[in-house]
Amino acid sequence: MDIAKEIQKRRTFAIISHPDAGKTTLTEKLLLYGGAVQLAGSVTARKNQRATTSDWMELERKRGISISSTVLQFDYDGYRINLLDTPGHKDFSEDTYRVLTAVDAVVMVIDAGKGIEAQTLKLFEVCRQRGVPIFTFMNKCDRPTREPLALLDELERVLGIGAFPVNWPIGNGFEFQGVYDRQTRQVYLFERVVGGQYRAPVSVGGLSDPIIRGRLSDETFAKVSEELAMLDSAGEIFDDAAVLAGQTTPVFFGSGVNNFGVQLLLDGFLKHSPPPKPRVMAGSQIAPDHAEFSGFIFKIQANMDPKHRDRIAFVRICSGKFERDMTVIHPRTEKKVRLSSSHKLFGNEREVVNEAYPGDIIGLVGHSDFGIGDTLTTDRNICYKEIPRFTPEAFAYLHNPNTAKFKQFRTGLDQLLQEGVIQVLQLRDATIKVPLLAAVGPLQFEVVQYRLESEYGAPSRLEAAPWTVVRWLPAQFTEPDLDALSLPTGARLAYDMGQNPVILFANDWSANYFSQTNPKAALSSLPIGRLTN
Ligand SMILES: Nc1nc2c(ncn2[C@@H]2O[C@H](COP(=O)(O)OP(=O)(O)OP(=O)(O)O)[C@@H](O)[C@H]2O)c(=O)[nH]1
Ligand SMILES: [Mg+2]
Repeated sequence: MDIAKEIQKRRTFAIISHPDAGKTTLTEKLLLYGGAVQLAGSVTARKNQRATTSDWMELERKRGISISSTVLQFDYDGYRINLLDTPGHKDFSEDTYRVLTAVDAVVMVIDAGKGIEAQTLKLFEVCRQRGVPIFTFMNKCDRPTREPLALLDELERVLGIGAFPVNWPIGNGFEFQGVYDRQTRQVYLFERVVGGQYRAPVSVGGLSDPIIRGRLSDETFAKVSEELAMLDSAGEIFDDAAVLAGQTTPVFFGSGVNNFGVQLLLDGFLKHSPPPKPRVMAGSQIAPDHAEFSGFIFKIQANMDPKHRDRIAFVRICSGKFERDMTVIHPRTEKKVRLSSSHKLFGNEREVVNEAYPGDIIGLVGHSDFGIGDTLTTDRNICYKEIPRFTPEAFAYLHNPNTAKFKQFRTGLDQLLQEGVIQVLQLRDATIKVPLLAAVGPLQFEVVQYRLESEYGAPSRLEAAPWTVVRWLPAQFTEPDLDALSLPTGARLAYDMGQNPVILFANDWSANYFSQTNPKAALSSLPIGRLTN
């Protein structure tokens, strides 16, 4: 098989936004329209109702929020799609940011009643820095929304990006009936289906087509006609190059929960989004059709399948062909590794995969040496440095209240640490060895506790720790150097998992005071050099 053809048909993208904008719901509907599920589940599934494919964790279903990113691979219309649903909550943003390193495009979901929210803005900035093409879905049009023109204006003003409406909403809120496709000049009127489990029926026709016209109120018809005339008079045309460069975002309107506009988004996205691009590595570029295989690990997750209780390393393939049982180099350990347990992923389901191509995300099972950020390749010269690190801002002790469960507690914690969602710090001169957890946000502690209990049968107790800031000391600092430091009140010395010395401070003020009074001990907000896990 021609590798160029395989690359051309890959589309690898993430769905991103502020919490609750409707990413998981939209993901499920993309699966429905992509033919990957027959019946769409819902985020707040009640009895006898299906839950969504991407929120498969027990805690996600309980809470109705996404906690961990999910990979869904499926085929549709000649494409092989690798779709990633991401959590919106900022406490889980490290996971989301890692996913952004593994995709070639994103769909940014906006709650059209609210406009651009804080977390969306942050994620957008990361996409822009990486030059990732962004497609926008204005969701929840079934509820009262802001004026569509104002929403476009906000994209341009707040994000500083061109916004090109591919389609336009007809009616607002309860009156929302469909969208007008500006490319084909066709109206798509949708009908609501109870629960949105099945595809919504559509009628298609021109705006003045008597059947279509008859279903619109005079007011709606006049408003849409006027808005469309205004958009047309601006004379902008769809500029593929500007979209691929991340300068313009194509905008689609709809309602995920009602299945409105989902098909148009899916087809429009596939038509205009890019296949895998070359990867930048130390200034040079590795093209996807480079003869040697390469990829990197952007996520690790344990216990995805309760039947197996193992851990999966998620690999984004960047170049060459992957073949099961192939031997690759693992540059961090300089070992040669045979990759025999490879899977394609669909939520928490997996299936053995024998070959895969650039753009694909595969799951490798059973390599305890693999860490987040690691490269796997057959080319000695390739080593990707993609994974962003976040500075923890939340700290807490995790006690094991039940000594009989010590083994489960320790094994569980070790495995969760390997996933890289939390870190553990060791206080210098600590008298008792209670793990001190460090995370981006406190919700991560809750997830750790919940998973320890449900996946390992180990209950735990959390105790607040008095710090909010951690800073790394220079790598060359020796023990006598540490002894010589004089710390502000309340600050403590500790080590991270790679034995790098850090200081924990009560607050920013205390950290700044230390920096000013100890110019030789330059602090950094991240460990310099090697990864810590
Ligand atoms: N009215 C309306 N509600 C919607 C729509 N799409 C999603 N919702 C609801 O919005 C809520 C949040 O939806 P999710 O899909 O979980 O949102 P999310 O962006 O995945 O949230 P996080 O993953 O937690 O960040 C749920 O109650 C959905 O039913 C829509 O088109 N219209
Ligand atoms: Mg979600």
